[in-house]
Amino acid sequence: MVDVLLGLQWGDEGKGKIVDYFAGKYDVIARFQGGPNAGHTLYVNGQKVVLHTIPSGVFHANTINLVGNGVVLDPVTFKKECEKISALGIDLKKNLFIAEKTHIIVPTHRALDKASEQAKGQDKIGSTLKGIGPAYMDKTGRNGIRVGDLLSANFATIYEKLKAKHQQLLSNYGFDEDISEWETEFFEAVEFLRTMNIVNGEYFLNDLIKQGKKVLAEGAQGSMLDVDFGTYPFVTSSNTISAGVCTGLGIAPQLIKDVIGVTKAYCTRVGSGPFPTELFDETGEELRKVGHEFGATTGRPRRCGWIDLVALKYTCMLSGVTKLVMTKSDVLDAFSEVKACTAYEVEGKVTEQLPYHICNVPVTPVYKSFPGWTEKTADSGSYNELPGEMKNFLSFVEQYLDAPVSYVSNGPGRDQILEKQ
Ligand code: 2SA
Ligand code: MG
Repeated sequence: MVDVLLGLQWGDEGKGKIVDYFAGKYDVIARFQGGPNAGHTLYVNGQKVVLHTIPSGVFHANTINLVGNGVVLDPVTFKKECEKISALGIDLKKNLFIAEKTHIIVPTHRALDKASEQAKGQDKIGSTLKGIGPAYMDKTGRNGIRVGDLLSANFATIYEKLKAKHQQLLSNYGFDEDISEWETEFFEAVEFLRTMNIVNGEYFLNDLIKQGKKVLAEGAQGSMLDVDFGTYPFVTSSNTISAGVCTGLGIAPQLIKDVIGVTKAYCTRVGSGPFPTELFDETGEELRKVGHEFGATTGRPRRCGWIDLVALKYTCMLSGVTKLVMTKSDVLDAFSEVKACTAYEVEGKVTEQLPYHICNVPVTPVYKSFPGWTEKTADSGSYNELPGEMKNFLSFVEQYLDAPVSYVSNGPGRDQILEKQ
């Protein structure tokens, strides 16, 4: 049995904390897409830890963590992350496994990401510059290097061949930065990666499932950044919706049971691209300040706005969401009025569907307004204790999305999560 947990917006919904909270209920936590562009923030014994490639179950002693084939792994970031986690007393040799079909990010992928963004100028995607796009391009273009290749005797030849191809592309871009330092780091990290548990991910996972183990597939980024259904081209390069779980781990669709969708009580986005409910006023500024909305990987300030139920209904449909988790609801405590977007006005017409031309035509949100609760909810010990106004807001969201808000997260701590009974 496999449950899926994914972000329903543009990333940064607080997935890391929620996976960490649920981790005790599962035997295996598996990442199925994305790579070091992800930043999953957890608080372990009061200490802040940001995970990029490693699944968020790693702080639970008995949980197996798998980096699935759908991920793109940068050996350099991975090594740094492992060192940080090991310093906290975690034995990664015991509970971390990497699928041999996982593609790796090489230094020239990072250079290509940078060169491509520079060439786009004003139209840049706002990528995290971690080499994600170029690495997935090599995967689908059938030029990529996989973790299993690191174990082969001719790895150096495979690497040089790909590098030569990239250098050609980089010279077309007129990119001439020296990357030799990145390469030294890379080869040290490759040595480290070779010593980790490299497995055939699909057999490994299916065997565990046959033994009755419970698996949680942990999504990265968000559904609106999905390469097929997101706000293309302002998306990431992987399938972030539940369909990505099957190809990213090698499991059959009928094994998937619950799809847990995580949404903030408002909405944020980093990088470029459409964001219909973005606020450019004091309210937006207040959301960023109160919600500490800065990128966990790049530190970039996040764009902020009200919750967008049109986009959420779309992403719930795409992934078949069965349960919702609403995070950072306590951030709204500061507001006397709370809004939710219930429709878009596009070219004079009101619609509840995502328009194809969302990147090219202005979209005006239609809002429903709710009275705020203006009381501190971070200390609420149960769902029932939440203020009536907040419960009204939650029940409207449930009805609109046709899925229950089963959990409300009212602060960053492991204990600050309230289950609806
Ligand atoms: P990329 O690097 O090629 O995947 O970038 C393409 C777009 O996807 C967005 N993207 C993200 N959006 C939100 N959170 C992400 N992770 C980090 C975090 C981001 C950070 O958790 O905070 O620290 O800035 C993430 N990763 C990719 C990206 O902004 C582009 O719009
Ligand atoms: Mg994040």
